[in-house]
Amino acid sequence: MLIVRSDDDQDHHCLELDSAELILSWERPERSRFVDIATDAAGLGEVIPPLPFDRMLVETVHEPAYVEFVEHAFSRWKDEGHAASAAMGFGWPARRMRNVRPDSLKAQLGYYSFAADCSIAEHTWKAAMASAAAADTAAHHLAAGARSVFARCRPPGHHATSDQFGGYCYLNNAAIAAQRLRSTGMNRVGILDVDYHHGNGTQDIFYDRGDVAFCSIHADPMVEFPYFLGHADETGRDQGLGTNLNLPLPHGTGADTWFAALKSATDWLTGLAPDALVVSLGVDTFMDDPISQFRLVEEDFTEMGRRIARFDRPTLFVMEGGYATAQLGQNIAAVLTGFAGTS
Ligand code: Q9C
Ligand code: ZN
Repeated sequence: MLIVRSDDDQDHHCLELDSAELILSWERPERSRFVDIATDAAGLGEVIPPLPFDRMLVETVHEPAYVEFVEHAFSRWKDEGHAASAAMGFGWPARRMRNVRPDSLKAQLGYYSFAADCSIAEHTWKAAMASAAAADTAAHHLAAGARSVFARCRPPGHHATSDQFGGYCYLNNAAIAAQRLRSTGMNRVGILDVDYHHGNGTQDIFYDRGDVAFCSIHADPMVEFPYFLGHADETGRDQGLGTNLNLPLPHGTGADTWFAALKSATDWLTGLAPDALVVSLGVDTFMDDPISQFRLVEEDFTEMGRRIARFDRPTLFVMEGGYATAQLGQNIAAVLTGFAGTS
């Protein structure tokens, strides 16, 4: 299995508003190091850096004005002379307000985000672009004939919509990869999102399209972030009607229930006959994850990899969440070795 990764994420970390306190986010730089150590130890295959990249590759799924905003938000913040070392939204266009783009930077931070759980600072853009580039490069190699590729992305991407950041995500790496696969001539791409949280950004980007099918297994948004998307009755719109499947599960979900949902997901995807599979690989479904409430254990992650391999399509794993930092590497490696048949 080819692995694509970059160290350009290492200077980026998020501040997060949590119960009226500003904390250092669980989405930390050392996540990458733990994953790299574990995947190296597993001997999965060659490790390569992302290909050179520019903003054109992210404008395939993001609005140019949004991309421009994320790139320049921090230098504008600095120019305005604020004391805080990072910029974050705090007011949003809520019910009965208008979605008119405001002029001021503080207002635009709300306009271009949907949650106060991630900030934009000096190194955010560099990290987000390197992460997107890893996913895009992985897609390039999958299209060229690789059976499987792992893009070790950080920051994660599946919460980012075409024009909003949130949930530690700025650029939607899985969507960028799926779009790249489409542009190389694949007729339909399937996305399987196994992160604990619903992939609201990915769903939204492809909601009215039939060429990219999106399926997510996640904690019920009635009780879990991102709260306002991810219900079972969201099935797609227009050309995309019938190509969106949400499988929300309750807090406390363990292996039996989770793997039954995976069976429903892969049966549904089989019916849509995708040419390739993009897996949004979050392992925050882990029993000891500090911010999540599912109960999968390391052996379950190995089994997850085996079952995904049985789906038997060219497969691109894009890393998403997983916050039990010390066990994150083993859990990611377990999925990948299960898939590769080496455990
Ligand atoms: N302090 C991913 O797993 N939690 N994102 C906010 C408020 C947000 C998770 C809690 C969780 C986002 C990629
Ligand atoms: Zn998550």
